[in-house]
Amino acid sequence: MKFRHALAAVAIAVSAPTAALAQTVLKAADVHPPGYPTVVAVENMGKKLEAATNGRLKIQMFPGSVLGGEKEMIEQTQVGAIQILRTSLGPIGPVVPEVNVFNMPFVFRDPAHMRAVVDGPIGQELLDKVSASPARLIGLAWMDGGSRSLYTKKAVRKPEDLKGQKIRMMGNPLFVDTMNAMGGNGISMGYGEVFTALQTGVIDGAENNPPSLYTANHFKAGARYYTQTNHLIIPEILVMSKVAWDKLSPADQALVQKLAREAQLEQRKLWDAAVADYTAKLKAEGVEFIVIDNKPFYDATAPVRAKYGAQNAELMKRIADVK
Ligand code: GTR
Repeated sequence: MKFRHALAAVAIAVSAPTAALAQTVLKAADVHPPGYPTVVAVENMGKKLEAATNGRLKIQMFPGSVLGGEKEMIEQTQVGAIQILRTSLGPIGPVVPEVNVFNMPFVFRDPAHMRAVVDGPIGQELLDKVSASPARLIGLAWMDGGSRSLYTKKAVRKPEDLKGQKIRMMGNPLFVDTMNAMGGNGISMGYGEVFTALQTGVIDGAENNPPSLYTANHFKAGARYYTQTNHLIIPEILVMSKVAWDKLSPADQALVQKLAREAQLEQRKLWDAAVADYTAKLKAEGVEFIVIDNKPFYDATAPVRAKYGAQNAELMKRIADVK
């Protein structure tokens, strides 16, 4: 009897570390709250990964900026502390300058044009540029962030109305230049600081898509006017830390890549529903949607496209040629 117990104990001692070693939990992060399209798509990707590997590979999602702001999370992903990150491409620009071609104002005609570009060879080329750069990030897939418009405390209809207004932009000098060209004063700031900055008057407005405006509650901090400038159509990107990627077998890398592409398509469906849903919710909360002709904003930002597009003229032409 005693002998059998001893044997069982040995068996446990041997199998426990093996089992622990065999399971890899990939930490995924997002600034958005649970239920947001990007968060749900990555969680579902995790469920498929777990099923396909019999639990050997798992994704654990950390939503709502619990692991830091986007800039900090990018840094953590670069060093391997976060393994999978869904981020706007905006703050990736300072780390991988080649992606800035997608971050330029009015580079895409509309969200459908952006989708056609990221789904085609140009989208793959940019993911490859991220992976090949010294940033230690692997570009897995694109997600949809719709189009970004201005939200302010005072109504804006034309570039002159932005005079003297401090508008929060994402952390990338390209965006500060964009806002300055649009007529306002661009202030670079993390997403998590926008609510308080609006409340305390540090800024007069910001810009984003309807799902972000609603879920981050910025309309409750005084930004009641939503002017349809549609000046930035920035794709979101799903990246993996190269540290984590290099530890995967080629077969697992291919599986992660395949599931990331599926997440790209799933997120898109969730996104379309979220835009409709949150637009209705914002209107119900009394946010005024101001429809304008955005040509004056397009014209005003021509110098920004000239400055940042100069080294990418051919690529910009190829983007424009995508139907
Ligand atoms: C959202 C985007 C986030 C974050 C945020 C911001 O639209 O999904 O990744 O970049 O904008 O403005 O900081």
